[in-house]
Formats: sequence, structure tokens, C-alpha cells
Amino acid sequence: MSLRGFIFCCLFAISIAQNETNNKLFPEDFLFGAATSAYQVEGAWNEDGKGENIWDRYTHTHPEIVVNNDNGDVACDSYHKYKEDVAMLKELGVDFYRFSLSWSRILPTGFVNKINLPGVTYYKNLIKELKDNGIEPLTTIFHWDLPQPLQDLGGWKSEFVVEAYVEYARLCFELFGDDVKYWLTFNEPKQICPIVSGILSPGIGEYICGHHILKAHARAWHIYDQEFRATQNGKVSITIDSNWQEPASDSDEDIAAAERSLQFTYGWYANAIYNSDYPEIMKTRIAERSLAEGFNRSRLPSFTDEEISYISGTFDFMGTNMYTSYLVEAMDEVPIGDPNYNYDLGVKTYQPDDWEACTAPWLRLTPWGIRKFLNWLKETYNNPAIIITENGVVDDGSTLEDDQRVRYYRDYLSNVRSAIEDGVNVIGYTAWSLMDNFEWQYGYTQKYGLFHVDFDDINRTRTPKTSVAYYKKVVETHCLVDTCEE
Ligand code: PNW
Repeated sequence: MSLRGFIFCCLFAISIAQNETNNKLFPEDFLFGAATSAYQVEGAWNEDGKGENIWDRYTHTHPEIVVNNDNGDVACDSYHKYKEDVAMLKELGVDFYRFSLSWSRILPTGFVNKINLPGVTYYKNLIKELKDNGIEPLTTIFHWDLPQPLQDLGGWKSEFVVEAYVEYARLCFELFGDDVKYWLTFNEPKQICPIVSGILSPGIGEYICGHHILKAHARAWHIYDQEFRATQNGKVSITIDSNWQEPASDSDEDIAAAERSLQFTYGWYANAIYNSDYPEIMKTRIAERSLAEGFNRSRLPSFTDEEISYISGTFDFMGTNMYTSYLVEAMDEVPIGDPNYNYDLGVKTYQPDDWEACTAPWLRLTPWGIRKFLNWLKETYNNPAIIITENGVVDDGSTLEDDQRVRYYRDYLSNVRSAIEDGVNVIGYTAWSLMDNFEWQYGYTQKYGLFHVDFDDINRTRTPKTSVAYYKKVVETHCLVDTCEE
């Protein structure tokens, strides 16, 4: 057996041994939280002066894109029920609540020419209710719900939208920054860009969109740094997501393919911020392929030296979403001539049938993957302080006894605890989600909640699932099992 083969087998053995739950206490200052996002829970889509956003437009004009033609018009009705939401957080005992601001609720046109005071009041009330209950707000400035007027101007493919975002972000710091100490500029840019730009120009539009989001993030961080940090003293970052990418075999090609996959998913956004510029492998592959396709320049836009140093270091912690893992194989023949992100990446990914499934087609339970992923983040980005800003699993709503979710949280948290022992600087963990909510194209059929929400009931009654008791105990004791070692 080669040395590499030996290491691969050892790692595999470690992953099997990890089935036992880690019985060490989480550090005393470790933060536990729960998350939602505005469009997924608030409802009140046109109340009190809120403007239209792309999800309003999309679900109203193309209801067929969402399972059962559902939409977020009412969702969990959190716009009216935020006090109940805070009471649920209080019941869980969490340190913080991750929620997002609806841009169109604060700025109906997308621009600062018109500030919608009732929208501002809603968030002020929510934040006050949280603080009164000893819960820290962790606030996402943008979680996918772009104001429709900005989409009409080209969305994230337009430089103009960067300017609008920067003004919106500054306003958020001004309005809420006395009370909000943890900020996320964007949620999961990787999910934003193919959706909003892939349709028009695959292999080009999503890179332009990503380029603009990186610039917008950096601008927002610098504004905070220069105009607000001294008085508000908070922390600003971005949340990037990736699934763990495990080589399908110990061949050099598959090992390189898995690393390439991490660089094209996580590194696309993280490298410029936590290291500098785009990952080398993205720059070289996309440039080579673009030339072979007959372009005169790379389809991946480039940053000037000045921009590279401006973006590098624009973080005060690292926000990371992680749910599952994939096996990765190198793709032998990657066609030239059809600009496409997947061809640029050139890998085949899959999840073997014997990995435990849940209701979401893309999500199998791979608790060992989060430990490997966290170690990869530590090695690749120079050991930043990490807050896991989302992690969770789906049920179909048929029972309140969500035993699979209890196991999911126990086993993933066990691996997070082991990663801390490996030396990874994980400082916080966020369960997705506080409650069942509007799960984008899956509507209300995929339920991530600790709390069940009855969407047939006008009151949107919330009921704790079994996982509430488990997570509550973990938050309280900092321990995943009955008794823990120091
Ligand atoms: C995240 N994937 O999206 C979002 O931040 C949430 O709004 C969403 O509800 C949650 O995860 C659950 O889906 C993702 O396919 C969607 O790898 C898809 C993937 C990852 C994250």
C-alpha cells in the first residue's frame, strides 16, 4: 500500500471511530444559537410599506417553481409573531439569534431615497425583545431577497447594485449597530450567483455576480471599520457555504479533484477575503479554458492589485454554513466550447446510497465531514475564529418526534467538539432552523425546524419537537451526553 493509501485508510478508520459521542465540555464562552431568514419566516410581504423583492415577484408570477405553488406571503408570520419567536429562543436558552433584514422592508425602492419607518420599527422591536431577554442578535444584511427594482437594473451583475448595497449596509449599521454586535454582509454568495445570473450567461454571469458581491462585502466591512467600529465595537463577516468534498478514492486525480472542488465552492469567495485574490486553481483553469473556447480573456474577472489588498482581511471572524458531504471524482473529459462553471470545475460528485438520507434529496448525514471541513478551513485560511452559522437537517413534518434531528445535532456537534480538540478555533454554532419555514423551491415540504409550525393554522402555531429538549440541554450544560469531562 502506498503512503497515501495508508493515510486514506487511517482517516477512514478515524471517521468510523467517530461514531462515539465526544464527552468533553464545550468551552465556557462557546456560543450557541439558532437561525432563520427574513423571506423564509416574516410573511407580511406587502404590509406597512414593504417593497417587492425578487422572491415576491418570482413566486407570484411563476408559482410553479415552488412545490405546491407555495410562497412566503405569510410564511411563519413572524412580522406579527416575533415575540413568540423570541420566547422560543428563550426556551432554548441560546446565546444568540441569527436573523436577516429584509432590504425591501427597510428600503422599498432598494435605494436610500425612501426609508420605510414601520420596517425599521419592526427590526428595532425585534432587537429590543431579544436584548431584553438576554439574546444577542447576529444579523445578516442580505439573505437572497433582492429588491425587485434592483433586479430590474441587472441585479448582482450590475455594478450599480453594489453601490445600492453599500448604502443599504451603511444605513443598517447606523440604525441598528448600537445593539447588533455580530454582522454578516451576505448569506451564501455561491447560492445567489448561479440562480440570479446563470440563466442569461452561464459560465460568465455567475463570475461577474460573484465579483460584485466580493466588492460589496469588502466595501461594507471597510465602512464599518472606518465609520462605526470605534463607537459600536462589533464584528463583521460574511457567511460562505460548502459541503465537505471527500476524495472518492486515494488516486492523485481524485484527491486533486476534491481540493479543486473546495476551492471552486468555498475558495471562490473565501480566498480573496481570508487570503488574497481568487484561488490559483480557479484563475488558471478558467483562463486556460476561456482561451481554448475562443475568448480573448478569462471569463473570471480579475481584481487590480489595489482591489486585492482592499478585499484581503475584511473579516472579524469566519461565518460558515455546512450541512453534508459528497464524494468527488475527477472528470476525465471536460468538453471545451460551452462556458459553464461545472465544466470549469471538472469533477463528478455523488453521495453513496449507504449514507443515511433525510427528506432533502441533496442532504445525507455525514457528521464526520464537518470535522474534516473545519480542519480544512483552519489549514487553508490560517486558523480564523469560526462561527458555524447554519447546520441542520430536514423532516417531512409527519411527527414531532424528530429523532433523526436529535442524532444529527448530537453527531455533528460531537465532531465540532473534536475539531476544537484538533486545534480549530470554533467559537460558535447555529442550528438551522429555529422553526419550520419557507424552504425556497421546496416550499413548506421540507422542514428544518426545532419548532414545528402549523401552516394550515391561521395562527401559525409553533410546537416544540423532541430536538428542542435535546438542544436546550446541550446549550445549558455545554455537554452532548449525560455527563461530560472538563
Ligand atoms: C441554506 N446545497 O441554503 C440557506 O442559507 C437557507 O436559507 C436554507 O433554508 C438552508 O440552507 C437549507 O437549505 C442551502 O445544495 C441550499 O448544498 C442548498 C445547499 C446548501 C445551502
